Amino acid sequence: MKEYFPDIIKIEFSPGKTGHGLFFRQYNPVEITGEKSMKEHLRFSMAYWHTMCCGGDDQFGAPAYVRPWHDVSSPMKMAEERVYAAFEFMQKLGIEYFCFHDRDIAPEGKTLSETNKNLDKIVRLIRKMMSETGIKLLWGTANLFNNVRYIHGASTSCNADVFAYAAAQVKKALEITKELGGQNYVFWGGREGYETLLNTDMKMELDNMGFFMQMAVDYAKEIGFDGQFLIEPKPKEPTKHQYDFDVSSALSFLKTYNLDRHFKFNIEANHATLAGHTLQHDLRIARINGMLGSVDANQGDLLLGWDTDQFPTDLYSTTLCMYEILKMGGFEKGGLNFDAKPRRPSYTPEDMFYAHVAGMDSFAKGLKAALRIIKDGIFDNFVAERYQSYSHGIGKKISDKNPDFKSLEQYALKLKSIENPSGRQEHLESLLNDYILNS
Ligand code: XLS
Ligand code: CA
Ligand code: CA
Repeated sequence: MKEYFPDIIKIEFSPGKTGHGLFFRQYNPVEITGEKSMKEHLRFSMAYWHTMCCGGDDQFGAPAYVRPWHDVSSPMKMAEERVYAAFEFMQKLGIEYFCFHDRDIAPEGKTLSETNKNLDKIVRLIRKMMSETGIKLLWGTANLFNNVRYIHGASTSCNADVFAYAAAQVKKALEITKELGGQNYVFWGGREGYETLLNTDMKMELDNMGFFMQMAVDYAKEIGFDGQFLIEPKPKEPTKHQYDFDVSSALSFLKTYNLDRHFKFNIEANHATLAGHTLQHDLRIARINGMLGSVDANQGDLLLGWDTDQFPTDLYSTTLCMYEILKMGGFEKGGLNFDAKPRRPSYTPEDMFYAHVAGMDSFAKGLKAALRIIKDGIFDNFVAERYQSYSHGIGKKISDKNPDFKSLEQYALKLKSIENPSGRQEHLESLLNDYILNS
């Protein structure tokens, strides 16, 4: 078996060490923080598509990444070599999970049966590597957006043949996810949306998408797949309008089609910001609805209007993300999947490591800060105090859902003055800075 990163040795936590070099400055996998080790809290995962498949091309430029496993003779040979490179890469970083689309791991053949045979062959190899290394599958999914057959969408296509083909593809993707012990199965509907309503039967498309997901739930039950279904919202790109726009709209879709009890969310930072939210906003909506499943850990560039999928280095975002995750009691089946790619000029294999180390250290720092914030209760106490008017008097009655408009009018008529407390936002933001700097 060829070694793909011969110059890189296992990356270690090196406290106090500074300057250049491949080592963890914050992430100590075995350090107990709270009640778990850092690696149990964070459950880092490698995204197969960016890390193993992406060539670093963009709208204006050819592939730029140097990836030795891209240079082999046939697509199947490349798929095999990719598996070896992927497991070597994850082992050297100490990443214990990965995620894939069906088409990332094996190429499409001339027919669907040939494609499925290709998949079976690579899945056997992945399974062997998983049992040798102990690395696990965080989630699997089907790529229902790349092939030109999905030009009008997959389950929302105007073409029933495409709907059927997509169903066959998801059926197979569920089977291999189960076979590899995947802990979750993700639906991201990149082309499930529309370009113009002039040619779109929106009601039919949404009904079909709901039915499609229900069939997936039914089939998972039939084959005994007990992973968690996740829906990953994104507002746009590649379609102009994607139906699962953000957590709120996807939640309303799930409730309309009676699917909410079968699904949680996989929330991607860059998708939340594309929808005009912070990552924390979408995490909070999912959390308060008991539906925060997993996170695609990346960040966007707010000066660019598209999904740049950058490695997460913004400590505010990693801290507030970990805050939401800890507040829900930690990940159960989910994890932090680096759905991110190095920038095009960071084209060397070493950059793949530097990029992951940057993301892992940023989340380790965020975890430490969030744990302290929660332990000290500093924001919790402030929030409780801010809403204390609901714990007594008229506020208590409102909390107990007692009054009506008439009795509230009587109360308001008697009020002599209204005094509001300060929101203290700037003070709270400087406390957050302190926690990040000192954790
Ligand atoms: C694309 C999405 C995609 C999903 C999985 O923007 O992030 O990669 O995570 O299909
Ligand atoms: Ca994603
Ligand atoms: Ca993305």
